[in-house]
Amino acid sequence: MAFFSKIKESLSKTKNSINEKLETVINTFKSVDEELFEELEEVLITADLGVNTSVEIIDRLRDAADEKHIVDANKLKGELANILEEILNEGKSSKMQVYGLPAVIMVIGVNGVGKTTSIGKLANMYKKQGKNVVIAAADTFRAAAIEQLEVWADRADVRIVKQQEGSDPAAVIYDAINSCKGKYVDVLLCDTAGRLHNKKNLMEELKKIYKILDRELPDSAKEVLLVLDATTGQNAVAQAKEFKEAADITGIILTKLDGTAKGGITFAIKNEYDIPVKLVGVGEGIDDIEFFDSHEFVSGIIDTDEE
Ligand SMILES: Nc1nc2c(ncn2[C@@H]2O[C@H](COP(=O)(O)OP(=O)(O)O)[C@@H](O)[C@H]2O)c(=O)[nH]1
Ligand SMILES: [Mg+2]
Repeated sequence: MAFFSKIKESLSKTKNSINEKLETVINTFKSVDEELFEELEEVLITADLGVNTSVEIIDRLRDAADEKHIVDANKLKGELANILEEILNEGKSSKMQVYGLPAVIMVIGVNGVGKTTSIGKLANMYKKQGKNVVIAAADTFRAAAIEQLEVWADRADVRIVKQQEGSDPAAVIYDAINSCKGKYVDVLLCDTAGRLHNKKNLMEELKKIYKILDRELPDSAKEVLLVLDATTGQNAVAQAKEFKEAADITGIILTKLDGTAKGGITFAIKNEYDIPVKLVGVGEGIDDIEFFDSHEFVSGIIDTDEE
């Protein structure tokens, strides 16, 4: 498969939900008027962009149409694509910060969203780039979680630091950091348990982990990535809000994009909470992870004349 095509392919369901509807609306109206803008807003809302974000996007589209004296409805699609890209490019950057010896990448999120799988994929990706990678098994909640991560570490051929089930997650991370000292480890990947149902507990546990990371690795980049399952749509948006209140999140890994038409939540989360998607999961395989790119993402959803 060609480079870049995986993300486009995984967006095909989302594209069906947005692009086709936009075309239908635009072809029915032909000329640019208020009723058309209202219909377009409806398309965005039904495509999971959220009410606030959809209203804002259509406001901007109205302004752009005014400013550029657009009278042909067909021209609106290109304008809309520009605005969608603008939304993704505003505020916090989607670029991963990976520097230091080692750089730290930690995943958090509720059960089943794809944290462990994403760690496995990232381990493989950085290893393939020639980096020295270590995984910390800080989801100590169940023995099966540690075993699952071991399978991924084997597949990616990287070292894993673990303790037994039930041990303190912060202690596992402390151990892992120590095991990296003097060994030129480039990336330390930390898996964690998904326990949002006790927000206070989660917050305290994360604080403890942050404290250790800051103290032991003051010069390292630290990515705290919230993993969200795109198939859960508005539920994922709600998780973004809750986790943002509880923890310092630096970005999102949006998983299971391949199985859903709900990729539109990316815009809602960016626009309402300024949390950038940094990586997307596009399948269950070890290579099925991609860095987020706003232009690629939008052009995977909307067909414009440029292509
Ligand atoms: N289709 C698809 N499935 C995924 C993706 N990421 C994870 N999964 C699946 O989601 C399920 C839960 O993943 P897991 O990593 O155990 O979630 P965790 O509980 O957050 O650690 C597994 O069956 C994975 O194969 C993805 O990008 N696409
Ligand atoms: Mg897990």
